[in-house]
Amino acid sequence: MTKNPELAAWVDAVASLTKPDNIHWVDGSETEYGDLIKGMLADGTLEKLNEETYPNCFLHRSDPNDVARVEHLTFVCTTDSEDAGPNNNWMDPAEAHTKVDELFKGCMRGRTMYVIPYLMGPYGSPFSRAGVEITDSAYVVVNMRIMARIGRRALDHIEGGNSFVRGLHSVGELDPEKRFVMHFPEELMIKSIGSGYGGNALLGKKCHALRIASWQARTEGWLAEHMLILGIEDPTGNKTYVAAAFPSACGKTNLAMLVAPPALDGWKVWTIGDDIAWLHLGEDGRLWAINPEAGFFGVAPGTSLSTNANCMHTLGRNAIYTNVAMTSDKEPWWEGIDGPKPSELIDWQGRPHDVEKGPAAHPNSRFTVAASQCPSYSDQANVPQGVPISALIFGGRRSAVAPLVFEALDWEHGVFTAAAVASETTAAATGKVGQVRRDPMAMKPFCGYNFADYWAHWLSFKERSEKLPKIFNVNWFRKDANGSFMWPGFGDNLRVLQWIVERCQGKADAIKSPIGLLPDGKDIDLNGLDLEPETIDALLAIDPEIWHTEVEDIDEYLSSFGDRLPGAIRAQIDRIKREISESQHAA
Ligand code: TSX
Ligand code: MN
Repeated sequence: MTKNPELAAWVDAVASLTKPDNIHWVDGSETEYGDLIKGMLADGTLEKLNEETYPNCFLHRSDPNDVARVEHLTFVCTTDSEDAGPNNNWMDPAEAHTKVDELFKGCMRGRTMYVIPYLMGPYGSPFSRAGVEITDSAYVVVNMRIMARIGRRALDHIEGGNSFVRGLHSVGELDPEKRFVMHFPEELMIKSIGSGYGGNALLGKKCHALRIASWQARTEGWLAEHMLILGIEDPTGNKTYVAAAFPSACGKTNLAMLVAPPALDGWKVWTIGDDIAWLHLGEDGRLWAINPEAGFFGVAPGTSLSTNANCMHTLGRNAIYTNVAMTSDKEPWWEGIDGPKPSELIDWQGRPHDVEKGPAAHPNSRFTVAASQCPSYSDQANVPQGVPISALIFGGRRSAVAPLVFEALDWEHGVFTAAAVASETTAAATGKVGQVRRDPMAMKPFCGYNFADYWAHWLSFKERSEKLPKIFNVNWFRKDANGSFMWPGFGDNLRVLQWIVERCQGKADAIKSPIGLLPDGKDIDLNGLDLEPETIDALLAIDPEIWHTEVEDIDEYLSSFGDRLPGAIRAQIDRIKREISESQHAA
């Protein structure tokens, strides 16, 4: 129940449309959580895992047709289709409402309708935003309790007169033919039906904190980004905060929880967030970041003590696992986890595992766990003003072309490099391996409006501050002629972060090239690494021939946004083309 008349009226209207048997206002309490879990154990939605080794952990197996986000069924419904842009599917808002409301009609008959007030961002932060998700899925409620701040205090925020995003969700018939994720940014509304999975169903995450928030951020002068946030502590105890955007399958969660290699004594990485950053200009002109989320909804396969020890130490208790495999001891299991593969496994569909039928854990299987359990969780993660960002980092998976690291020449060039982010597909995502996909700012699936307008918004920060972060690009995935990764990656990425920190402090040098500022190989600390000096030089090499082609490709992609492409982006393309051809003639 609520004192807010708009919220009460909306809940009534949704109930008359969906016809639930019961309405449950979610308070977020431990007792309520226990009751929901009990119900889901009874109806088979959850299975209890080994209480000795995985206390308070549960396994959920989703419908096999419902295992990932559905970009082709995700729509941005704005009055003018141009506002959604070529980067989004568009539908007329009235038409979209009619279409999904037909599917919502009576869909909660025989079910409970849960009303979840939630807050994205720390309590007491001026940057936090509220939402209310109405759902008929208890699985969604328990996941939202981990991923967001839900219940009484969120409702207080709304009843205090703050606006809120309305999210209506139903699992519907779990029929891919009757599945839609609709965004109405002009109404601060989301309607999602036909899927119970992660990004389609936990509406606070991708739908609200990225698609709707990016739209709000443009009108209000801030940024909602697909970025991890971390703090880098040097041996003197000084901390530098950075935010970093990567397309999927680049190891964002691993970077967010990086463990320093032994040779880098005294250095340490602190985790603030692994997926989303909300960035605001402070009165001091710096960009300040909060993590709107409270938990991690991460991909399980590949996570191990060697790739992400902090994550493994986060996961062992109070976690919900979705579509992983299970051992005969009822422990969660996935491809890439530590230890030998058990001879007996139950696969993600609940069948005895048979390699002929594919991997034991679904490639997109997940864990949901509270960020506060992470050993590297920063004591700054809940401060209302956020952390001051010194560097913005963009990355991608590129076996060739992109060097290990470079710094953008200035803000405009940095925005251009971010708009030009691309990554090679891995089998996990599409089945097709090694295709280069453009994924500007790693926001291709998440920007709630026209990318051209989004770049213009990014560029507009230049006029508003002289203390903006430096912008860097990284690539952990360059390969040699034999097809082997040249850079060890993982904890050793801290060596690259060190150079970035030193650049921010004005301590490290850089060499100018047409594509940006590069470190001298000697300026990357390779102490304790078995890496030939030639290898670091090769990792930092720029081939004008290859870059000529790359810039042509970037030009073609960016030009597809037509007249709305900002002139400053066009100017960067032209400058780099000119400078590359000059360097080719000089060579
Ligand atoms: O997450 C990764 N990161 C970021 C870590 C902080 N991965 C896994 C990507 C899949 C999600 C990486 N894979 C990284 C990386 O930096 N680098 C690589 C490529 C690689 C893989 C294996 C090795 C080295 C590099 N192994 C050895 O050198 C022994
Ligand atoms: Mn993400």
